[in-house]
Amino acid sequence: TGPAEPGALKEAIAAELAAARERSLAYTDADDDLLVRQHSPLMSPLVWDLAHVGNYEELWVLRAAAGITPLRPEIDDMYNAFKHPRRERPSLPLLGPDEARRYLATVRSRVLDVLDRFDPRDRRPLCADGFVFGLVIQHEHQHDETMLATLQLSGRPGIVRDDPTPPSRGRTKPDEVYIPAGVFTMGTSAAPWAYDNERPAHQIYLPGYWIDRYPVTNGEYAAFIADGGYRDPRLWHPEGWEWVQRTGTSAPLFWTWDGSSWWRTRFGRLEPVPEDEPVQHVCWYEADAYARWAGKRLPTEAEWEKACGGRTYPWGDRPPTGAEANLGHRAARPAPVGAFPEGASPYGVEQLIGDVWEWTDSWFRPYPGFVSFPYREYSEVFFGQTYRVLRGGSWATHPTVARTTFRNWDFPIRRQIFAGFRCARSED
Ligand code: AVJ
Ligand code: FE
Repeated sequence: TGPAEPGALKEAIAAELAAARERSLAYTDADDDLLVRQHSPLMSPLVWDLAHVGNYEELWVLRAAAGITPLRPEIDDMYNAFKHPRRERPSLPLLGPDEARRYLATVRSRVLDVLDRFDPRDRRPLCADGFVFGLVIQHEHQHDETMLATLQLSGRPGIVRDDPTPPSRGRTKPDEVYIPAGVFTMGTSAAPWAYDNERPAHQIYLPGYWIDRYPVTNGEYAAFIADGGYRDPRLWHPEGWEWVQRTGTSAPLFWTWDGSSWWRTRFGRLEPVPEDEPVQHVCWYEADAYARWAGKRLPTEAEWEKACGGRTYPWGDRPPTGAEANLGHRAARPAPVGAFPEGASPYGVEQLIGDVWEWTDSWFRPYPGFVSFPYREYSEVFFGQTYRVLRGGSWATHPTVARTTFRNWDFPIRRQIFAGFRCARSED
């Protein structure tokens, strides 16, 4: 969410640009082989994400907002995500790692010149409240999270930080929270850096419902597996059951059973699966089947957002300090449930923001009154019954992206993202 004070705006933007870049460079501070190789057909080579981030910054800040002549128009096509699906990207004549880093630095130095001359009172839609800078900052952080997913798939230790998470303060409160019937405001018309798909704010009536206080944990998910969850077609969406049979899936991605307990690989290291951490690396179908097994269902995104209580973050409008949520890749894992009572929403729902993206029951669709801005390919082309919405951000999501109105989306079979879920149920 962008800062509001005009005087402080440029300084805040400069700091956010620098932080995002430091992060991208840290994730790609590796040997060329790790960067140019495709670790999974689902993902780009890391060096594609890196140069794509620079190209996006050139397109939006330098060309669209500042009207500067293209620096490298001949590479636009290669870094256009719509021209080349991820599986094709390794066969393109991509910039090499050093060339990509030089291109990023050249673009960035011009962007800082543009920022220097930027008038915070400029009300053109692309410039108001520094929107275009917010666009590229959030874009870079989203690709940084994608790069972490690629590093996890690579099986090589390639992350720069894996700080300990705070411990659980216990699970003493009831596991479900009742949200009374009524109208709430969904989305935003005010957050200056909100994406088009979060707009406009609109009123939604929801009947009373129950929502889990915490995300579903590894221990709970293991009980579903032990109870034969992956073998019972009655628990699965028909397409989910087809997916289980076709893929032979019987546990979250990166889990292995040693005959007596569950282990996982996390950034190249094998470790026991911690019982009280939110489960991650499950797809929408797995989340949906678990919820049915538990006698519940996934929340809609409206139910998820209402449970946040209507502010920028569940705990209020103050940016996170580290005490409220596990965000921004300090830890390289979710924190145990009960670790963030300070981050609870006014209803008492915890860990809505951070730890794991949460699958919802909702398709990615426009809100009433949606207007595409600044380009159709950010949101509009993905609307329909193809992608499921995820909410809340993961441990890898930067605070600038992790607001209660932010919407993420992916195919229902995707498991490489840092996604888990919580359950809900209608009032009896
Ligand atoms: C919102 C995470 C689904 O990574 O595909 C990055 C964000 N859009 N570049 C994605 C995005 C353009 C997008 N997600
Ligand atoms: Fe992108």
